Amino acid sequence: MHMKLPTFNFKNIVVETDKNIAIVSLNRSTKRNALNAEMIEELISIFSAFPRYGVKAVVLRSEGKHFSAGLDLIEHLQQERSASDFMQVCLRWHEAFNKIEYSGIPVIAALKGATIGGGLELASAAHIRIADQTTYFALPEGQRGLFTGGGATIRVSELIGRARMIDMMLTGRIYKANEALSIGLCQYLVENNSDASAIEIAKAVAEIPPLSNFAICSTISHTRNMSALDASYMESFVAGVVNTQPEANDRLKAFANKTAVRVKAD
Ligand code: 1HE
Repeated sequence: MHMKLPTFNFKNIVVETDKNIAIVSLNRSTKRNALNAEMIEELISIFSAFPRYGVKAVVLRSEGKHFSAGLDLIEHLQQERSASDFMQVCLRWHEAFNKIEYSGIPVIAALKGATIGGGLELASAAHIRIADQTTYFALPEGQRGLFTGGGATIRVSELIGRARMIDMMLTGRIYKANEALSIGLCQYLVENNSDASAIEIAKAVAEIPPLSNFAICSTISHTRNMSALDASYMESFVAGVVNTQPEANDRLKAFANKTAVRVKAD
């Protein structure tokens, strides 16, 4: 299935395509890409659409100097939300971020500047995170009298462990790029431009058979809540389907014919 994406009338994000790759840009840089309710709805719409239009990989990036300053604090203040109002807000955030994580399509996040609060929650729903030298991470929820509501308790604690996450929330500790890389908040740290690296990686992963990408970018997430026994069963089931696909046979024949690249460190 290869289709042109329809035109969307988004106000807070911009969507471009480069062959079979989609580039989603948060486009609220005057507000440091703070996530308002409308932007969350736009993310749900676009990430719901991608599988239907044959998109093979997605780059998630931002305009301006900061990836995202998290929850739109001004909107939250002005709306005077009740507890149940905000629970509904959180459900929409979860909808958006689950669409990203469980889409079956690789999502590569290009990070820079502030990647904080809900911005880190969004980034942690992607499958690969690339930081540049300006990127820094924080969970200032505690300082603001708030709590994470976009899945950080699950995804950020998985990335860095509960102790580090609790410390970030209690103390407002900021992790700059180098240290962030070493504790697992990002997988890559590049010198200059995380966008260029994200596009390069997206193009490479777009060459992987879609069924393999579907398995990699959904099965590993789905098995997190299963017992080891059930997760192993699920893994064997998915591998049975993926590892017998025609695209795998072609690649294995190329290996047997000595035309496929070898996996060498140097
Ligand atoms: C915002 C937001 C925002 C900026 N909501 N409007 N997140 C935070 O606690 C981070 C709050 N933001 C900041 O600490 C700083 O803005 C930054 C370090 C990201 C950038 O600083 P700077 O000096 O470049 O910009 P600024 O002057 O602070 O902000 C520029 C504008 O962006 C200004 O609007 P303006 O109309 O006065 O020009 C700011 O109000 C606006 N802005 N950040 C709304 N977050 C599901 S629960 C998740 C809970 C959380 O995410 S808690 C973390 C919240």
